[in-house]
Amino acid sequence: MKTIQLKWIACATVAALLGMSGCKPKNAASAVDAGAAAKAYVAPGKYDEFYNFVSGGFSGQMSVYGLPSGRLLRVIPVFSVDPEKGYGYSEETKPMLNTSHGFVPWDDLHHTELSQTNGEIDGRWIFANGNNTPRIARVDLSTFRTNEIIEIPNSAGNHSSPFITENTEYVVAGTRFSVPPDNVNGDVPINTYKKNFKGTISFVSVDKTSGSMKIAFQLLCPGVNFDLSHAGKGPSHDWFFFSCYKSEQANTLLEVNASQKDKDFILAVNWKKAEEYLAQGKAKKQAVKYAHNVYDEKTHSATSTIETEVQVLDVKDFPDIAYFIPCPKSPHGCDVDPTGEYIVGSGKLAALIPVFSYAKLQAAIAAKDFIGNFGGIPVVKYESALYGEVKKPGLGPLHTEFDGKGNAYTSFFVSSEIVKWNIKDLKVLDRAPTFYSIGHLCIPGGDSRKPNAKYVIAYNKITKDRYLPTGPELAQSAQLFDISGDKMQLILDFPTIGEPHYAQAVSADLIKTKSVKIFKIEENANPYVSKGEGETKVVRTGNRVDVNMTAIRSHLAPDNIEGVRMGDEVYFHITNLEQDWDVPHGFAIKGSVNAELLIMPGETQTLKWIPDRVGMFPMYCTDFCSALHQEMQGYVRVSPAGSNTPLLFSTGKNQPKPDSTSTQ
Ligand code: K7E
Ligand code: CUA
Repeated sequence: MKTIQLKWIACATVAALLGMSGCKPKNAASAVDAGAAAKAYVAPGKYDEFYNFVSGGFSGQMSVYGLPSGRLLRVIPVFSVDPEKGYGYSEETKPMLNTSHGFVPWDDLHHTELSQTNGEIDGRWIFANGNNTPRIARVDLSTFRTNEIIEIPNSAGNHSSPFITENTEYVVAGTRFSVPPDNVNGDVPINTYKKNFKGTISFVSVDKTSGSMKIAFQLLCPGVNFDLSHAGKGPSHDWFFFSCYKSEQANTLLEVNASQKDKDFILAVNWKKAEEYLAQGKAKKQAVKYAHNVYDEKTHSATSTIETEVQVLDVKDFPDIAYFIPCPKSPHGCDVDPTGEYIVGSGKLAALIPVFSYAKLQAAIAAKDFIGNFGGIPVVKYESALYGEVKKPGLGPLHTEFDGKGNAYTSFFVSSEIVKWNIKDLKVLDRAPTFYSIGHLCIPGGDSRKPNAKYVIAYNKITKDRYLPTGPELAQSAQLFDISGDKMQLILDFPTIGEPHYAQAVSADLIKTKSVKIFKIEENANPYVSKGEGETKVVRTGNRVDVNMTAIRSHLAPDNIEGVRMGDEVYFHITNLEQDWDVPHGFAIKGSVNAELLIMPGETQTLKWIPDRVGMFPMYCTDFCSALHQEMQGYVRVSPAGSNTPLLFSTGKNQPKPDSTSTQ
């Protein structure tokens, strides 16, 4: 074991020099022993024990897997359009992707965070960050749909997000890129970084009942890169911890210029103190522009509102809000153990893992045990906040999760392994290779007060030979380890959608009973709902044509529409009249420069269509809904602009009368 480990380290060191690409352990194929398959086996028709919510990285979506089977259950569209579900294509969902930049159909989703009550996962919502155009999304776990997206102003690259406090009081957003604030002219030389660029941290409050998000306040900080974060727990409840790198404040060739210093920082933020200053009216109001998008389940529609103000506290003016703790070296992960006493910093280039003590940090702050300040923020002496260091744990530590039994599990990108260590004595207990180059890892409830120490899942960055090759782009890979014993045991590989970063898992019992089965048709408040076929109609208003339609097995009503003209804008508002579980209908029309609609029972969704030519346009249901699904179709006749073809619509009637002259 020892020699293998040394070999990895040698290999990994070379890999590090070559740009930190991963290192492949030799004995990859033989890593799974017999009996592992049985542990991951979930018989056909049986439910999994956990939901695993996995970030999709550059797919912009979140996918839901069952554990331990690794079966893909659903892809939840969050920041990217999804033609499969019509998300971002239907008129009702387009506003969800609105931003101050306009409609943005894509983002880069790195972290998923389940809502908590008293530090335990409560199964209500899951939050996600949009890393590119800074946003936070909230997905409702009764519908598995994105119900709210809030844009973050004064920010760029919303990476240290969307981590939450113990009672979901706040979900945070720390900017990865420092930028000139939105209300000043950003047209400045890039090399004025130190002077003009600022880092903000946003505290977004979450309504206890509705989940509704609001930017409560922003903290203006010196220009650095905020990377990851976690809230305190128990004794450290009032605090939030953010890793930050690039304290060199470099603005070019960061791989060299932002790797100079031996230590960067963890920023400890006392958010309760910030709340006090806010309540005293000490925050400055700043004019900004950001979108706040909300999906209403009664109208089955989203609205987007542009907000125009945030409250900002400049931390250098409030010296007891924030403190820097030195942390070696280019820290990435910043994780707080279930007791709330230990804060683990993971320096990407560090050869050790520092574990900080919340109690010692408080004592150091009280004693003003500072070594100076950075950008006006006091810097606590490293040794004064340090509980201890895990020595020689591996190479390239990134993230840490906890088992609730006093152990931590840290991912190591360069040495490509998970390392289990004891928090109290900081001794390494076990290590398991990952295939290959793990990024994040997840234990169900692993960042809460009550982890479920059954599995740890690795989300890997480099896949190489784990699956059948599929051209130049290979399947991304996750790996499931049983951690119920002293040693980690690899039991399953499963591919993921997009590039997985963080993921969270939760006992299925907390969610499955609350899962909505149908939307009640009588509660549908969409302005274009048809609650029965008798309410269907086609209405012309100038060149706008509204088609209020219904879908039920196995016809559309109306299914014959005439009198649409070139130059018209047609809106198909389709209500799915079914009230049985699992009978969606779809809708598509030939030549439409749009996706399909997928309409759940009781729901109304709208497709906008601008006919591009005179002629006959078939439309049909896209979801195989009954034996007569292929019969679920119709026609729209498009006449030239200015023609006098009467507006007619029908189902089950031949109208107008077939007539040799009616081919006008
Ligand atoms: Cu992938 Cu959380 Cu964006 Cu680490 S980050 S791996
Ligand atoms: Cu409805 Cu197929």
